[in-house]
Amino acid sequence: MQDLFDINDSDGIWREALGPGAKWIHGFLVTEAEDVMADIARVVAQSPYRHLKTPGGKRMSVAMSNCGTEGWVSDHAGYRYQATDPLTSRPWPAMPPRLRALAQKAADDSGYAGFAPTVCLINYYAPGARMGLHQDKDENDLTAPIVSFSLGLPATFIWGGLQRTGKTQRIMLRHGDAVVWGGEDRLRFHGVAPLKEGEHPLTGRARINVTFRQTGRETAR
Ligand code: MD3
Ligand code: FE
Repeated sequence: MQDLFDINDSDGIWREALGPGAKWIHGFLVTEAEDVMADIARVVAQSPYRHLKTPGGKRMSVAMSNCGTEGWVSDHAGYRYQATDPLTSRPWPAMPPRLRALAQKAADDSGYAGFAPTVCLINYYAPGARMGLHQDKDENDLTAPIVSFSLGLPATFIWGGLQRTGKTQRIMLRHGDAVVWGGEDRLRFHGVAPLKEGEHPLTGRARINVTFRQTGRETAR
């Protein structure tokens, strides 16, 4: 078991390395969480949360939406990024500037300068919702990191190695935490254990996870 280790807390922010390319920034967005939730509310008013189907036809327990120039979708035809929301047949809502800036700040802080996310995927977990072990590899540009923000109820995040069958480790992601996954950790298998029942002052009976992705070589708008 690789030990987690502190990187720097001289500014009162507790950072841990989860691997050579993965940084966990505790409480990164706590002070902006209300504003972030307001941004998310505006996005999902345009493109509501929905339960996508896996290519195999199963309903995902996590409900999802997107903002940005592209969004991640799944249906009978497979997993992909597309510029149009299949539910509304309209472009996804624009990425709110505050969200983009926070994601870039987290990436910068973790040593990934120049992060230009094109996609912001918003995952809504009600109690019982989970995400099975998977890799994120639908992006063309695997040199860019993925930045993730957690809001609301805590969740057990499971992460393994580059093979599905490797040993896994568990950490608790809490309200306001950011994790930046890049470099040799970018293709690690990962998932989320079923969300425990609870109530959070900002999100109610839910956890919201926001991931920022750079899908291609094109520049973000
Ligand atoms: C490790 N979401 O949307 S975020 C996903 O909490 C996803 O909703 C989880 O996995 C969630 O694809 C985990 C943390 C995360 C995001 C991307 C990663 C961890 C990652 C990419 C590579 C390795
Ligand atoms: Fe993932």
